[in-house]
Amino acid sequence: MSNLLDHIHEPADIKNLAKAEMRILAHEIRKELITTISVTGGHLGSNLGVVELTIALHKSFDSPKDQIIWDVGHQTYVHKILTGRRDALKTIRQYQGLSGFPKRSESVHDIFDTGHSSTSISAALGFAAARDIKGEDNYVVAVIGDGALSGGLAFEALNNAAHMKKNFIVVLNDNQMSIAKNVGAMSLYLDGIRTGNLYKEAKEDVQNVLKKIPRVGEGIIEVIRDLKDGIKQLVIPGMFFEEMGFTYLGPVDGHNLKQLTTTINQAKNVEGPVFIHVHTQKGKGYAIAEKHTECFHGTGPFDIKTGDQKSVSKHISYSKVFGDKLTSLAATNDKIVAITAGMTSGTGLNDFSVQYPERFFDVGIAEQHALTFSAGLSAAGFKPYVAIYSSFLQRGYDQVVHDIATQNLNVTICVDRAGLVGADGETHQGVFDVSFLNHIPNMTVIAPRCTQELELALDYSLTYTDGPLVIRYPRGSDSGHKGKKVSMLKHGKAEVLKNGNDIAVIFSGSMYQIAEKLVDELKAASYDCSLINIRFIKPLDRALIKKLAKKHKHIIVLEENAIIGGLGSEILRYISKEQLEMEVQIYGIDDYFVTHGDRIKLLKDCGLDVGQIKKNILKSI
Ligand SMILES: Cc1ncc(C[n+]2csc(CCOP(=O)(O)OP(=O)(O)O)c2C)c(N)n1
Repeated sequence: MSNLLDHIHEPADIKNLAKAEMRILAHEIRKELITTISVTGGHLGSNLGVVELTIALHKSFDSPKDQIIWDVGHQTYVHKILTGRRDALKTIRQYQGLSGFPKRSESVHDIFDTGHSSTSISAALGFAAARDIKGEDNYVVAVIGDGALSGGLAFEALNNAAHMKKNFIVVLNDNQMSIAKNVGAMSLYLDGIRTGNLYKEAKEDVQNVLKKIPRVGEGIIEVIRDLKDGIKQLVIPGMFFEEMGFTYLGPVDGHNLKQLTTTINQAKNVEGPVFIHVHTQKGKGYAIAEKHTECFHGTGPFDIKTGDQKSVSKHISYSKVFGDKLTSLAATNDKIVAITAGMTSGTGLNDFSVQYPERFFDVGIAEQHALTFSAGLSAAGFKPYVAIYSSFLQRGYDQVVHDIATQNLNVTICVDRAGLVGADGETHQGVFDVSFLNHIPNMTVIAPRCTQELELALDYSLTYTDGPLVIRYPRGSDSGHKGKKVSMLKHGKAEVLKNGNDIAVIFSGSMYQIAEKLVDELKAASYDCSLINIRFIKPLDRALIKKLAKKHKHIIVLEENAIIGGLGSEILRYISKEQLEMEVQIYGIDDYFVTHGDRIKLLKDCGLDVGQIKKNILKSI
């Protein structure tokens, strides 16, 4: 039997599908998602949840003339299937394959690039304003999850949208989940809205009955209208959004195509901003993903029958080491508090959250708030550890500067996923944090070279009371440095792993293995190298650099961060200031955004593999 999906190559192909066919299409898409993602890995749960919603959006709107803007964008696989990228789905998140997020460079149907949360309403409002200036008449739609709605940017946009009164539609995909269970008052409020149409129907019934009473009818309606404002405080669903200035429609069953298309078509006829509240189930249609929502938010390749992940690393991850160590430190120090912005398990804080619930805070997808909240905790005498992925920390730059560093508060910022992260691509590569943290006064920045050193850095952080401290560490594990001796950290002191004469190889954190191998290979080419683990990117071990200058003509710096503003440029600045006679070569991330794909391939693309570095060095010295 021919597959319906085989005939869908663009959104126009679903316009004339009958209801029964749309249901079949939804079923086929689910099957395709499960089969494909079981091999590629990816954001399965979120995509299974939006199958009907995506079909309904493409049936009701005319993409790309009508502009659909997805929040975070991890739930756009169905959108990709319906917009001509079905065959390429098997390459998703792989090097040179489809991106796991919307990409304008990939399709005209991808209206706005995303990856970080809570941007869709702002962007959509921008598109709506542009449309009106240009005098065009298309629809603009933002699709945002309840998790993403917990981000401050989304609230800023709602606030502004209600003020601007532009015609545009916000679709809330409410599955009650962020990556884990969603948190916060808005989430509770949304949970409370269950009987959406009752108020509307009741109101219309009363009006119809009263209109039929001769003479008094219209006057009473006025009274009722006044009363409504009072009553609706109690009973109207979506009152918050109505009060903000949106027309609230819903809640709608997000797996009922008829309800979805009817409501979307209703929304198209409303003047001003509209808010459609859609209830969906994460993982819908695959029982294991419905049950284990968190595991299947983002998954590696898995066995469809059992749900078991196919490639689980034997080595313990940096995140887990961080979480375990902090949990053990908290046992003897009741001032330790842990903060995450919606990433409890990702940052390794699950156990901490269970063992010390009163000292654990998941603030929602709200990195800026997480940082200033931590500043408050510190100013009030606690020892906060705020764990944030490097790329998401970009959001909190001013909070780090203004709320933490200027007051020299003892907040430890644990920067997870520092360096190339792989499959998530441009928006998630953690390659800017050194550049945007290093220049902040009062800041100390440590990059441990292995998980043991991460533990030592955390020990060190406990004794450190002289202002903000950053510990940056990469995604994944260090593939087994257990057993190698790691010495205690001393403030601002690098670790000399090998003394040589010709070339000094200085590396930070995750470049350890590459640096070690490079030194071996250069030795084979008759160069006697020193190997330096910088440990403290800030303050820089200047005395050591000065000492190295006496013996070495060349310094090679290896770092998994943007070259501009990174460790190498700071070393170069010092060498230039002191007029030391050394030639410096810096190997890091050049001035471009690094795509998605396997980390090893990406490192190679960036010229950060031993072969290329060695060749370059031998050619140039
Ligand atoms: C600024 C930022 N912080 C954290 C994340 C990590 N993240 C990706 S998806 C997600 C949960 C989003 O939840 P929701 O919007 O409800 O979408 P769902 O997956 O439930 O459909 C989080 C926290 C991110 N992408 N951006």
